Amino acid sequence: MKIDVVSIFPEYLAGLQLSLIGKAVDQGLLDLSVHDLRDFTFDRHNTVDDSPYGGGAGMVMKAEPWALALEHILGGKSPETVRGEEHTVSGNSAEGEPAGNGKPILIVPSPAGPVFNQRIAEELSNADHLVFACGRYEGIDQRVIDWSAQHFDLRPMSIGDYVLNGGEVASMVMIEAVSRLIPGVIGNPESLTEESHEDGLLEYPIYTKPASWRDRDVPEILLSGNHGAIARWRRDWRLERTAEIRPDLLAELHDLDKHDRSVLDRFESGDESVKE
Ligand code: 6GU
Repeated sequence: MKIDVVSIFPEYLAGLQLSLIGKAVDQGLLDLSVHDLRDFTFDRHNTVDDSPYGGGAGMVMKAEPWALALEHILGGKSPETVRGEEHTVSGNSAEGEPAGNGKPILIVPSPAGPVFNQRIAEELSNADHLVFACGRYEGIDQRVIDWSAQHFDLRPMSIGDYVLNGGEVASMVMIEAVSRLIPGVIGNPESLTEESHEDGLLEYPIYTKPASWRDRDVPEILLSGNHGAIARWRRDWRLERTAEIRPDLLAELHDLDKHDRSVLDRFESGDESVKE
C-alpha cells in the first residue's frame, strides 16, 4: 500500500518510522511518504494560511499549496517541477494513474467528519493508495476540498468527539489502525482475530505468571487446562464487559447465540456474573 501524508509539521509523523509500522516500511509492505506543505508555496514566507472571508476567528489554509501538493502526489512530479508548470492534472497520464483500480482515497482529518472505526480501518486496509491531508488552524479552503473530489475518493474523517489542534495525530491514529491490518505487518495474524472491536466485543482480561501476585490470584479456570470452558469463560466475560461499558456496541451485534443471550439476560438481571 502507498500512503502519502501532507502536513506543515512533517516531523510529527516521524513516529511512524518506529515499531511495526517502521518495520513494514523497511520491508516494503508499506510505501510511506510525508510531504511538507510549505514546499508547495512560492512566496518568501512560505505562506500557507490567510484570514477567513466573512470574518471569524482564526486562519484558513490557502487552496493553492494544497492543490499543488495533491497534484504532486497524483503525478509524481517534484515540488520544483510543479511550481514551474501550468497547474492542471490530466486524468489519465500513465504516471498519474494510481496503482490498482479507482481513485486514491483522500482522507481529510476533521472533527466534522464521520467517526473512524475498526470497520473503516478494515475497508481502508484494502486500498492501494491512501493520502492524508493534515489541516491546521480552522481548516482548509473548501474549494480545494471540492476540487480534490475530481481526483480522489474524498473521505473527511474524525477520530472521536473531541477537538485536536490539527490532523497529524488523527492521521497517525488512522495509519496505525489501517496498516496493522495489511497482511505481513503484524507478526502473528492470529492476534488480530481476538481483539477488542474486531468482532464487536471488548476484550477479556489476560494474565501471566506468577499465578498469585500480591495476594491476587489468576482466575482458577485459566489454570484448569479445560480449553472449552476457558473459551466460554472468556466469551462470557467479553459479553458482560461490553454490556457494562459499551452497550452501544452490543446493540449492533446480530450473531449472538442462545448461550450468549442467556449470559446477557443473567447479567442484566443482576443475578450472576462470570467476573465475580
Ligand atoms: Cl480528525 N481532527 C481534528 N483537528 N480534531 C479532531 C479530529 C480530527 N477528530 C477528532 N477531533
